[in-house]
Amino acid sequence: MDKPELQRISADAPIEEILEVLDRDGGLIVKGLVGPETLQQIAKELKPFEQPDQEWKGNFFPEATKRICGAVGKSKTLATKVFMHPLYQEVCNRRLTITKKSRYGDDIRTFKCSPVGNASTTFDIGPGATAQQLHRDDGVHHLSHPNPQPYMIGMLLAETRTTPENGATVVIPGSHKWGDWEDRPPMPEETIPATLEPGDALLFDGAVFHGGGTNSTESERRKVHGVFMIRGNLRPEENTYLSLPPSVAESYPDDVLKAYGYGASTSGLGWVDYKEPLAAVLGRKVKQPSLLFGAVGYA
Ligand SMILES: O=C(O)CCC(=O)C(=O)O
Ligand SMILES: [Fe+2]
Repeated sequence: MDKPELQRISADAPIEEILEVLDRDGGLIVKGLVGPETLQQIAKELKPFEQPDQEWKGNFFPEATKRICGAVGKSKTLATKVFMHPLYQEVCNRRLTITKKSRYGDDIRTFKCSPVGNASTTFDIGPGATAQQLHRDDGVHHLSHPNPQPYMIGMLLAETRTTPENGATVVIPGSHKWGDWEDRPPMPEETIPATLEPGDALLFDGAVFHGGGTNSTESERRKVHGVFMIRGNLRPEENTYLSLPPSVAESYPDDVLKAYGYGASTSGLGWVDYKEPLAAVLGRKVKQPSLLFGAVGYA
């Protein structure tokens, strides 16, 4: 049987067409999402945040890969032109919004919960990098699979060309419908590279298996900007990070802070710069390392 392809759809296509393919395949390529001026502006704004080449200590990101975390907070152009791109927002609103009734005494109230930003990271794969482990991004949220509707929708916008040679993201179309970990492993032979021109984007369900590819070139770097949204109920009721901000947290003990939101789960949920928040934000030596990202900050 022929391998399924990743559909390529113009950013001008009707939203229904994009949603239909996303539902069916779990991922698709959007052609021409933004133009070169936008890409240049984002690159300029993110330049001061580029990491030096350094070895990654965890097991999730291969050597020779670099990241800029919290990218929406570092590039206003990424925030306004990519994260808030009408196509991306419409797709997220249509698939992640929750509308639900709740009883309050005799009243039946209908509440609406819009999607919320989950993360934004620039992924830069340098020459010599090996492929990332195939994974589901929503695995970080400890979700079970399959789910009738996505919990997370991600979009990777290409700043550079992405090719099978320079580490284009690889995807297993249809794998968003697979069962949970006991079902079957994702296999490299099943993947399709998301070949992109600058300004194209890979749009995908957080349940689809994918990963950064191998960069077998001598000197090409492959760079994509990732934005991610999740269902809006995957958060605490009170905005605990604002009610107990880092300036106040400085004088609080680790156990309070971990229990009140400044702790990551062992999948990495809650990270800051892919590190334990207490280590990344407050410089504490924390005892619980994230199993996914490595023992960063471990005492
Ligand atoms: O770099 C890429 O192409 C994808 C990275 C990724 O999927 C991740 O880190 O979750
Ligand atoms: Fe991923």
